[in-house]
Amino acid sequence: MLDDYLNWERYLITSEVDLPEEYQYQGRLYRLAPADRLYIAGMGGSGVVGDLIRDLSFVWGWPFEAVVVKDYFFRGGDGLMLAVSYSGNTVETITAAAAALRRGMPVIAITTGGKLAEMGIPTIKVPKASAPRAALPQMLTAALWTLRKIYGVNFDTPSSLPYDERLADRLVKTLGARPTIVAPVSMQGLAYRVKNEANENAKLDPSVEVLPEAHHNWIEGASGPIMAMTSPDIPAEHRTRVRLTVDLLSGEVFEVPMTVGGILTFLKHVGIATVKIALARGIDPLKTPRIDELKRRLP
Ligand code: G6Q
Repeated sequence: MLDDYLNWERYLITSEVDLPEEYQYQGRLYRLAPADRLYIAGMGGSGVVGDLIRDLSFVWGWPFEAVVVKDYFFRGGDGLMLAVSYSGNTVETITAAAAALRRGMPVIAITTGGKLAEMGIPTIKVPKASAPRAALPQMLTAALWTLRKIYGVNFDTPSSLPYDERLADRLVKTLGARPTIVAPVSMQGLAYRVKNEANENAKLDPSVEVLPEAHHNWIEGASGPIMAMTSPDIPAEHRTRVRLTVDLLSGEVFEVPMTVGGILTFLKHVGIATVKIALARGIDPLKTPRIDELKRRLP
């Protein structure tokens, strides 16, 4: 797993994806045209693709509203859906994609295979990794190239994600203390990914608080260590909120460029740090027995 994170750049998709302009599904015609609302369905390590696209679209003003779907139930209308599932077998994602198709909404799948790849809708197959969460570079860049093709959005295409041992060490210390991760709305997907990596790799339970809302409640109860996230690319209002939090309560501040390269470079370090924490605790970072058992117990 450590190898996957260390070699993340190998999995970046660096050229256009192949997609039709329209397709037939169960006798109905679906057109892949820009829509005002982009739904991104997916859970866990695949669902983070939607969270990060929402952050990126907010920061860079992309021409759609990104709506993250993390449930079986999909009641939205008018839009386009990306259904992201590493295995292609996640029941919530498949059910939401089927519901969107029934509503006449075009769906594009991003997966390594499974049932999603067999639905007969446009599918971008990405290379496998040791775990879904370790396949973020290929799933995220596949989704971004899809958006470039349909909406013409611009994004940076990093070719390297340089490793900095000191940043990894800082993250080991900070995340090992089970902090509250504090981030503004423009970085909330990134903050949730950091939490999820601490959950799944290190088997720790940090929490996330999102600003400005957390300044209206959480701030009064806050007591533990704080990991604050900010960026030169977010609105000044959001930067101020993060700064004021740390002025009042103190905390470790991490500054992350909200570019594709900046986000993936930071998350590579988070992956490595959470693997290191797991190993130091004598825990296997790769195994997720409770997630597996839950999936087994589902009807
Ligand atoms: C990540 C985990 C888990 C997984 C979800 C959804 O590494 O295994 O969060 O991503 O359970 O599964 P798919 O990614 O296969 O849809």
